[in-house]
Amino acid sequence: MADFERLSEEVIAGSVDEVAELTQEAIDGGAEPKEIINQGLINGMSIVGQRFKEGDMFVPEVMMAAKAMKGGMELVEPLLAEGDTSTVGTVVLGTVAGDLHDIGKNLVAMMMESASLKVVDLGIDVDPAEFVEAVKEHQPDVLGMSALLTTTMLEMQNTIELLEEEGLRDSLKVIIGGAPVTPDFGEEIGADAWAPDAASAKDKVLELID
Ligand code: B1M
Repeated sequence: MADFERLSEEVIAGSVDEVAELTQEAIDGGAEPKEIINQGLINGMSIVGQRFKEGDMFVPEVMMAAKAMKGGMELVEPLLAEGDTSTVGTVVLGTVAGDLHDIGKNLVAMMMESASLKVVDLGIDVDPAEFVEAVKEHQPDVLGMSALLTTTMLEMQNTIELLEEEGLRDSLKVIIGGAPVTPDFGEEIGADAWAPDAASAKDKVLELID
């Protein structure tokens, strides 16, 4: 019988080798791939998200946990049957134009992926036209923008305005975040949601697409 509790604990501990070993043991023991993911890997990562939100875990630990989880995922994913890989929604995500900060944005992406959201990560320095092109191409449920500079957060507004001009604003929700970004600013520019951290961003997106 697969030890999902231990698997979750090793994800939380960021133990890359142990997670790979336990995942392989679970596979060899005949556990369902979906159970390994949900009860072991994702369960561990959800606890990481919660602890990070509460200030009980820090960025390097979260990154190690995500790395361990991804290692396990790589072993299980090829075994998933068609249809089992379904995601709960798609998010196009990026750091806005002129802004090169991506540590927080990457954490947001990891948390979202661990909640079975498909993330199309456009990277850093993404200008409004690139966001709009990606929305046209991927038709996401949610567009997420990150900014770390007071000078670049205005690009969020420019992007929302361009989405409106292109008639795309009503077909998706917009979530924003990053250290200088406030809920008031979000309201001012017409974003649908704001989140203070990666785990909350994931929760807000799940609420938005519910
Ligand atoms: Co820069 N930098 N930086 N920097 N940098 C800050 C942001 C700054 C506050 C430092 C300071 O002066 N005290 C300051 C901004 C001042 C301001 O505008 N208010 C600053 C500056 C000025 C600059 C430069 C202009 C410096 C220079 O060259 N003179 C320059 C600008 C470059 C550019 O972007 N064009 C610059 C460059 C850099 C580095 C490249 C060296 C590096 C970035 C490396 C990288 O990201 N790959 C860097 C770093 C590391 C920082 C600090 C030290 C740390 C940022 C970070 O990664 N935090 C930062 C000072 C600080 O914050 N203490 C600083 C950890 C990360 C997990 O948190 O990104 O806030 P954060 O993300 C959180 C939440 O905000 C939220 O969730 C995340 C996880 O909980 N969140 C979202 C983020 N995005 C979200 C999106 C969401 C929802 C939530 O929805 C979509």
